[in-house]
Amino acid sequence: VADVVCVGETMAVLSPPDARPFAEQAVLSMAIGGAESNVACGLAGLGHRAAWLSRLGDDPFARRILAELTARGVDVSAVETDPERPTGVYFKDPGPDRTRTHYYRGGSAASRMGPELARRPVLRRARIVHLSGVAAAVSDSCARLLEALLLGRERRAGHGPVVSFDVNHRPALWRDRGADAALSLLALARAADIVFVGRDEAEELWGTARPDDIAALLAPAPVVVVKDAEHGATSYADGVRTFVPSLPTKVVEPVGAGDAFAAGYLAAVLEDRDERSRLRLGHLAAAAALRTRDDVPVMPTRTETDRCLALDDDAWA
Ligand code: KDG
Repeated sequence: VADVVCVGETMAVLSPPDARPFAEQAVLSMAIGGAESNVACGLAGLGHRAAWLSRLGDDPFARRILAELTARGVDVSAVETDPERPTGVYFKDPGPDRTRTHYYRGGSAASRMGPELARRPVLRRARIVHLSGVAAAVSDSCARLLEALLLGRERRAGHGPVVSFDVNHRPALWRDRGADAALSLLALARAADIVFVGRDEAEELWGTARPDDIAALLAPAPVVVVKDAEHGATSYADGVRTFVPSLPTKVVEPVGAGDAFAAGYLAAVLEDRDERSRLRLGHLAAAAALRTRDDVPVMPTRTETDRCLALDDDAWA
């Protein structure tokens, strides 16, 4: 039985070896990426039982995704295969200024996920169900699935899994779908038990840039974690505010850092650790992602994380 079930689309990621213009590249390498399965990999890498629930086509990309997630220790037994539709693919273009993404996921097998998936037993047995705003942007039926998982439940202390939601605003997907990202993501975030949101993302979506204001806006959610890139992260948990600075890290490529942060934070939730340790484990996992080109980093060892969690605040960052 998985402690955490992550629900969302995962794609094959094709990317060039360096930052030269994408159109001039001759060779691309294949990896996998998907906000929610990245979190599942992070949790498994930190020693927790994580499962990924989604849909894939019946194609080589699907086989690669299943093999890689399995190798990383993620349970994929609940994944559905759709022989009629392809697995999504995305191209990552790590240009000199920022990484661009080109999605080929319209009409993918995962885009046909819908509210019926919310009834799968694997979700009821989990301690945490992790979701993200990427899935809400993928298609109308995926948006209805997230509504069923978040808005369609009764929030009662001690009943059912904790539902965690990373806002993960993907403007290009919302534009393609012609839906209002700000309104939809606000409603979904407010219905979650734990919300992760970037300060820049909250400003772009809702025009609020101060962490205190963001937490107030999302207030019905009992735990809000506002991430502010290289500065740090602030959590608001049942009215208590905790700030932990980020670790100084050489950034090779930022994609996947937010997912790794969520994995670290949720691992510490499962381990019943205090807020400061939750944020620290988030930062440690995010730093691992910032140092690699892959969306899915290798997690630090638990010996290393234990050493860092025990540091005094002065020695931390
Ligand atoms: O957070 C990283 C993800 O964005 C990446 O792995 C791919 O899920 C993805 C997406 O839709 O952008």
